[in-house]
Amino acid sequence: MQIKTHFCIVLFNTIVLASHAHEKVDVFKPDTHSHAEFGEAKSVRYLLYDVNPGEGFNLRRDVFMRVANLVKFLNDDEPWVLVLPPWGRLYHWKSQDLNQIKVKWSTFFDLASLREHIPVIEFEDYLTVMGEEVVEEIYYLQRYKEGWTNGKWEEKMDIRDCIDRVPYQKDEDGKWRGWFFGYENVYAKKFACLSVQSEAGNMKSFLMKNTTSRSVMLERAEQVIHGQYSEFSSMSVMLDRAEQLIHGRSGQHSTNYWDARRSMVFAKHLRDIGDEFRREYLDSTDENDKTVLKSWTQMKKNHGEAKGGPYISVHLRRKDYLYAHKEQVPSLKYAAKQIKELLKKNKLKKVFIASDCDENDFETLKGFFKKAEIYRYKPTQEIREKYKDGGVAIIDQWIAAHARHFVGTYVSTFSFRIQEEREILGFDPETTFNRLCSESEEECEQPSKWKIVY
Ligand code: GFB
Repeated sequence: MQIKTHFCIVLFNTIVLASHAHEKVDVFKPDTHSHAEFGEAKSVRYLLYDVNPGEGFNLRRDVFMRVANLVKFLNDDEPWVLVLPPWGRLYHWKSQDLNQIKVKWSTFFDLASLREHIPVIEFEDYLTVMGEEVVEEIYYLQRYKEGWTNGKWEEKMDIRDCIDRVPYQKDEDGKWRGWFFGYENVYAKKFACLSVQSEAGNMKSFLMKNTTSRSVMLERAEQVIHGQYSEFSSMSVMLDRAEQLIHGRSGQHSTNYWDARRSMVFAKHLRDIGDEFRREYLDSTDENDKTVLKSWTQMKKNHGEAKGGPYISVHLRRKDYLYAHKEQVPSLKYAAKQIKELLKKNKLKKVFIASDCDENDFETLKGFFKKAEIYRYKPTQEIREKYKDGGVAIIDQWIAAHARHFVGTYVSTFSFRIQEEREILGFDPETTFNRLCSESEEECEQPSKWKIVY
């Protein structure tokens, strides 16, 4: 889809960002009757964002979708480009021998596919365009100190004093210094904390009316959530919102969500590695498995059209999950028992394990099987260096997504993204929305079926 060319006037009643705190800002109210007046060409503006440093790769992917849809919405009225935040310093990327900062999005994703949804550029290209290592304004998104008033969700945003210690400081030249993805010379001209309780799309009015800067960065962008809840009762809206803030899982019942999600096609070099592994070890090819990929804008598969390769795939999350979710994460022995049952039920012999476990655990798991063939993808040093921990994780996700039957780990966003990939490929949801249970669970609730919407 092509973003419209925009010609409109800059005659906003601009409410300039005041330096004092507690300023009420304009929350977007959709008005279907308003029409932009058209005049001279408007110059492109850039939206940057970053996420709480503690968040993992796959929650970050969810935050991208929220911000991407904000940019899409902005482009209905003004030309905005999303600046892709370089990857780096992720808590889970433990390989010390790899230089894992300033990693470009093109390492992991296909930029041409992203651009079929919204205009995006890499951060380094943004710096070149600006001609200076600068971000004009940063808004540090934060909660409301007083929480949800009357236990009710209301859309609101206000410039407020910062609640937490913020990772930006003003230097003696009045420039705001901070992490900026590891680019040491970058600075911001303005900085403010913004308390928000808002869907991402509702930041549109703020960005159009409360600032005229050429570039604006939303820091802690996970604070804004997916939209499109009108069909739900206020209680389920509240639960949905709480769920999103914690797990980044929700909003999946909207076309907007799925358009943004479908545009997040993995980079071809990673898909190729995964496909080769499938062919070589798992007897799996797209033609046989009915998983041939087309441009995402052309792809519309019915549930059950994809058959999948002749293997079971398992996302077996370990590490921090062994204590963060110890009640729901199985022992290796109990995981093996469940996998054996699935093999029997599906009359299959091969298993693909995607896991953050170490080699010892993998060998232990394998030891529980006598007849089945258990595989794991092991990257060469060259691939590790080129594509880092993130790339290896994507290869695992890609192989796992193509199996005849998938089973994941309780509330893992890594598993959720595999499930979505399978929805895109056209699998029967019964083969997708499954998770391993732990031996201590009396009732093992299976994941909700978040089906694709076109
Ligand atoms: O992706 P992620 O946010 O999923 O974080 P969760 C897990 C990270 O661990 C991935 C590695 O990005 C990978 O680097 N990892 C996990 C894996 N599973 C695999 C796998 O099968 N293969 C490979 N190669 N790597 C959330 C965290 O994790 O869990 C939150 O994001 C928090 O910060 C929460 O800790 C409890 O949703 O599983």
